[in-house]
Amino acid sequence: MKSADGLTLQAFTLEDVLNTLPDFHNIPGKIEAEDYSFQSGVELENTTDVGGGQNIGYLDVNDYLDYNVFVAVNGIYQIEYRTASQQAGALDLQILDSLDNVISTVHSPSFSATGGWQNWATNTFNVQLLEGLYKIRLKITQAPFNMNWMDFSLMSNTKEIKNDNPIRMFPNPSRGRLKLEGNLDNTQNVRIAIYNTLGQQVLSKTVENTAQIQEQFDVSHLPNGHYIVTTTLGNGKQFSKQLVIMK
Ligand SMILES: [Ca+2]
Ligand SMILES: [Ca+2]
Repeated sequence: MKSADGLTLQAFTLEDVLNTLPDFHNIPGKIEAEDYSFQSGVELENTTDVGGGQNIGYLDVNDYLDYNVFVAVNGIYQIEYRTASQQAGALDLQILDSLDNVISTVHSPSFSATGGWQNWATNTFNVQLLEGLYKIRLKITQAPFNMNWMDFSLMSNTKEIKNDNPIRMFPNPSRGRLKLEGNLDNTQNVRIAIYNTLGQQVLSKTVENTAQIQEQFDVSHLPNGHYIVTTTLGNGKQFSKQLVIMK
């Protein structure tokens, strides 16, 4: 291989890039607004709020920010949004699928004016969240306002949100092999897919016309880390479980 000036270049090799940032945010937990994985139309500025750091600003309607989250348990969560603004603001908190399609809107909080761009106030709401590893989006619906952070705390475990996944997955964490087993109500096609925290599908298999799942996967080629395993049944029901690969 030669470069434009005629020097011979070394062949490229693909190497793992070490990322020092966590690839997801734990819920319950506090998420700094500036720690998004992707944003559109947003700028950062230093904040004079308690604790310092940065806040997001220059928000306009339809600007958005995405965050990868791992929700530890089904439950009712209190969300505190730390905002400052000259006028009222609002957003939709959305849940995205692996292709960034909006699956649902968790809630649509609005925030009162605080009298200044660095006059900070905490706005508190309760929402229901399902456990799992997925992406949330803050979609701005009324602007401008500034946000410093959001803090999720677990109010109660909600047993009503049943996890009726008929398929067991083990061992988890996995050292390189993974088994899925379970009995279904009737014969159907079952699709099993594994996604990484970027939402990219890294493995999939469809088992046709079966009432019993007994599958073994070799996941030893996947890098250590967090994944989500999605099982889609013939009736469209989908179950997601977090998988940790640790070799
Ligand atoms: Ca903007
Ligand atoms: Ca912040």
